[in-house]
Amino acid sequence: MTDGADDRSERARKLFAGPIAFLKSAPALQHLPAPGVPEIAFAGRSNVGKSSLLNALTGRNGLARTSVTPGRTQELNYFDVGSPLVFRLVDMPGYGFAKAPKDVVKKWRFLVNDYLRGRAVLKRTLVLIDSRHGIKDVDREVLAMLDVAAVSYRLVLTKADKVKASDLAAVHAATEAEARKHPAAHPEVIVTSSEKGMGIADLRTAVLEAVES
Ligand SMILES: Nc1nc2c(ncn2[C@@H]2O[C@H](COP(=O)(O)OP(=O)(O)OP(=O)(O)O)[C@@H](O)[C@H]2O)c(=O)[nH]1
Ligand SMILES: [Mg+2]
Repeated sequence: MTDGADDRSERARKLFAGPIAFLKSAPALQHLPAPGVPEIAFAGRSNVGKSSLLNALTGRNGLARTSVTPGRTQELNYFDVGSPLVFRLVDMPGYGFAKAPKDVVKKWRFLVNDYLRGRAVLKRTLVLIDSRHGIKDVDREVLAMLDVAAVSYRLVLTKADKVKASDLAAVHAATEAEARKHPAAHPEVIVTSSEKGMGIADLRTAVLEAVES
């Protein structure tokens, strides 16, 4: 590792151990905060573990609300990282929840698509993929939209504690192979478990790298 990379992982560790605070919930685009600092968004299917990963990254369990019931997060939830403010994390509502009422699906499409496509301060979107399932067609639709909008994104495997090591290696390889076909995707996939803390330090560094890019 170079000195520069060491320095970044240490700075990322300190930043995520320091002041982090909930800023606001935005139910519609007109409620977004003024675009002053870089933003990093968490996207993915309902129940994939977005809110849990945000909590694991920040080491604060109750920060983002999690739930066993899909569809828990319905707004864009903003979190300020650093004091003075360095960047913002955005926890998004999940997509692809089969039982979601039609109006909820529609709301997601408008809110999230418009946010992802139109937000100049959005530095990177983390697209979370469940390690048990790999990339699904509903994810592919979102990846295609991000490619077209030229939004830089990175795939992150979640719930790695729920699969055997051999299956995890296979889904990791398959997910990376698919990521490499997408122009706006980072070619490397980070494997995480919010439950076990796996991959969390690497993801902190990757977030800071995106913020500083
Ligand atoms: N075993 C295990 N369970 C996890 C992990 N991450 C999340 N979960 C569980 O998965 C469920 C959904 O987690 P959330 O973080 O609420 O998922 P979400 O993607 O924010 O869901 P929505 O807001 O509904 O889109 C909860 O029951 C979590 O406890 C993990 O790394 N390992
Ligand atoms: Mg959530």
